[in-house]
Parts: sequence; structure tokens; C-alpha cells
Amino acid sequence: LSASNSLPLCNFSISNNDSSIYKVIVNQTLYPYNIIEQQVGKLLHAGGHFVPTTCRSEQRVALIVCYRKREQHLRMFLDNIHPFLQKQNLDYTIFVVNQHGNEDFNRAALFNVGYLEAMKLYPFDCFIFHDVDLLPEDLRNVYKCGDQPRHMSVAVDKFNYKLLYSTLFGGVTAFRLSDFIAANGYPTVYWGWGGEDDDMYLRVVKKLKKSITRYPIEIARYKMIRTHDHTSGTANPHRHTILYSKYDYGLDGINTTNYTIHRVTFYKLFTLINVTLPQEP
Ligand code: NGS
Repeated sequence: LSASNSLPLCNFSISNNDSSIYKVIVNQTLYPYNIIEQQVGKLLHAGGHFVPTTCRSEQRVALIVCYRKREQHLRMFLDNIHPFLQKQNLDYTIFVVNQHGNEDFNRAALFNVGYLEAMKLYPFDCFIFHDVDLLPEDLRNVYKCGDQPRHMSVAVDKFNYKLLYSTLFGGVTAFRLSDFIAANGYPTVYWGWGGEDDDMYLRVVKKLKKSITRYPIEIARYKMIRTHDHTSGTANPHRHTILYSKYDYGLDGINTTNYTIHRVTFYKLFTLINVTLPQEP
């Protein structure tokens, strides 16, 4: 411990204008897990945890991925995200929160589960909530938290690298622990596709009384993985009603996240949290 305390603080930054330094070559080859482990897992501790050895990190980052039946996406994600985060010299852990069962997908509640379970394991101070199909393309897109919640996935190739609308808060977001707690986390009442990210945006503005921040559009670039091993969930018909109902965010969120853990498994490349979310009719 004393040895690591004497290390200098990690400070990753790229000031160089040479794009060959910050541009990421996204690898879309689909490898089996054991090959990915060999390629990018050498320096990992159990559960997909990396700690820089040459410097001391100021933040402990939990990267929480919501997941269900997207195995190809997950493999490509892991193959790309580990080298990306290691180059940024971060103390990070990857959590994959898998929604077990046949209930509608609840992306936002899975993020809360990831937060709650991660905090039982390690004193994280930064949470990055991540879709499994988004791969960052620029190393200057640093996976750290700041004083404001950050929308990370500003420019996605599927949308021609344009921000769809100014309050968009989907894809990838980053929250300081204190901000996430003050927002009461993500909502739990959005089952199926859509609205939960807009709800989180409103929590930041109305409950936290903060604004979101973004890295520049030429930096916050992502490739969306396109494979055919999945079907997207059906849109939630109630999403607009809930979103505009102006309900009390203190009454739904972290404090009402209802879930049953089946198993937490510490794989080499990630910590898998298998969970069911009881869905009220
Ligand atoms: C909005 C959805 C968001 C969604 C965004 C982008 O309309 O949840 O589109 O979707 N809000 C509502 O439905 C209320 S995308 O084109 O990326 O699939 O994130």
C-alpha cells in the first residue's frame, strides 16, 4: 500500500494533434472469449479489474454495461474497451448486468443494480453507464467523471456522427458517485425501449439542478456494432406518459430498485451480475 501511495498521480492527456496517436482502430473481428482473454486480459485482476502499476489513479471507475442476449456485441465490446481504458491509465472494473428472465428489458434499472452491486465490492467514485454496442473511437474521450454528469456518446456513426437532439442522454453517460446518489440513480419504471435516458436527463436538470456536459463532437465519437444476433426490444407505449408526468424522482430510483441476484461471477474480462427484475403488470 505504501509503495502505491508514493506513485505519482496518473494524468492521461493527449495534447498532440497527430491523429495517429488518438484515433482508435476499432477491431470488429469476432473472437472467442479465450482468445480475447489472451489478447487483452493479461494485466487484469479477477472480474475485469485493471489497476495502473506506474501511477496512482485519482478515480476508481465502474463501467456498468446493461445486457441481454448480445453475446457477439459483448465479445467485441470487451476486445475493444479493455485496451482503450488501459491506454488511458484508469483504475477501472467492467460490470455486465445481465437481465435474466422474460420480463421486458429495463435498461435503467439494470444500471441501478450495477451501481448497487459494484459498491458492495469496491469504493468506486465514478460510474460510466454503457450500452454494449458502442465502441469509442478516440482516446481523448477519457472515461473519467467530472463535476457535471457527462453525455459521452455524442457522435455515433449510425447517426452520421451528429447529435440527434440537444438533450439526448442515451448510449454512454458518466456520473460522479455523489451526483448519481443525488439524482436517486436511474428510473426503474421504464420497461421496454425508450424514455429512460430522457428521464435521467430531467433528473440531472431538475433534481441535481446541474446541466450535462459533453466532450467536443470530434472527440466523443463511437462506432455502433451491427451484427444480426439480436432483435431490438419493442418500444414502451407508456414512456411519454411517465416522462411528462413530473413525478417525484425521490420516489423512484436507487431507493426502489427491486431485484433478485442469481449469481455474481468474476470472469477474467468482466464481473457478471445475473439478475431478475420483477415486472409489475
Ligand atoms: C428518443 C427516445 C430515447 C432514445 C432516443 C434515441 O425518442 O429514449 O430517441 O433513440 N425517447 C423517448 O422515446 C421518449 S435512437 O435513435 O438512438 O434509437 O434514446
